[in-house]
Amino acid sequence: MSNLEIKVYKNLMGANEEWAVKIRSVLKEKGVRMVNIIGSPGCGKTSLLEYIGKHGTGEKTPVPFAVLEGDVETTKDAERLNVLKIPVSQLITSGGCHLEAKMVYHALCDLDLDRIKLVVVENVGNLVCPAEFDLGEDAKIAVLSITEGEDKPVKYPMLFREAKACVLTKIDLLPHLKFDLPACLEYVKQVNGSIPVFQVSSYTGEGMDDFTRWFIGV
Ligand SMILES: Nc1nc2c(ncn2[C@@H]2O[C@H](COP(=O)(O)OP(=O)(O)OP(=O)(O)O)[C@@H](O)[C@H]2O)c(=O)[nH]1
Ligand SMILES: [Mg+2]
Repeated sequence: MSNLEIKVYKNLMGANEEWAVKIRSVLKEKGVRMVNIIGSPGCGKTSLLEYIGKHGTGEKTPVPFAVLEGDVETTKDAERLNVLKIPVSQLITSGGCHLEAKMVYHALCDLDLDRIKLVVVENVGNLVCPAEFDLGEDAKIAVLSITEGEDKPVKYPMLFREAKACVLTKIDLLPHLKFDLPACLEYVKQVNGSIPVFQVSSYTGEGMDDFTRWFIGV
């Protein structure tokens, strides 16, 4: 019989899940909804939030929400939303390619959840890793800009499988690109047949009212 010490390493995802459970409990207690916006760097996530912050749904302006901004470095995105007087905190991962539930939990608890009923997390720009981490959110939203190519839903299926909606951004660029829109819609359907796909432009406002209505009603 040996006396070797046995080291046990706890599953990091398991630890994340414990924090996600705490987030769900805070959201439930306070009656707050939380959405987690995920997509590649530069796909237009912050621009969507800027548009909604400025225009609401048309009928309901402004739409009240707070944002937890995830980034590897800098407070640039938070500054953009701060200008619009959207309550925002910046979550800097210092190199990490996704947000984890522990950091989100603390930032969430620092918000005035008696007044804010919708919290939007803009995850770190990345089409892969953020989808793997449960943040206790009510919905993940997959954002794909048409400059990335129509094949991304099948090449990076996890996010599209997990998402409750897909937002196809920069649709104003369609005349200038060789982007196969019907093929893209078919690929989304192959991965997750049940989600709505919103075709939008933060530049022209096309499709934004429909998306905003869905978004605030999650
Ligand atoms: N043509 C066009 N460009 C857009 C649109 N939305 C955003 N952009 C541009 O795309 C670039 C990136 O936009 P952001 O909103 O910063 O993208 P992001 O996904 O928040 O970027 P990260 O947070 O760095 O991952 C900027 O130059 C925007 O002006 C759009 O609807 N149409
Ligand atoms: Mg951004």
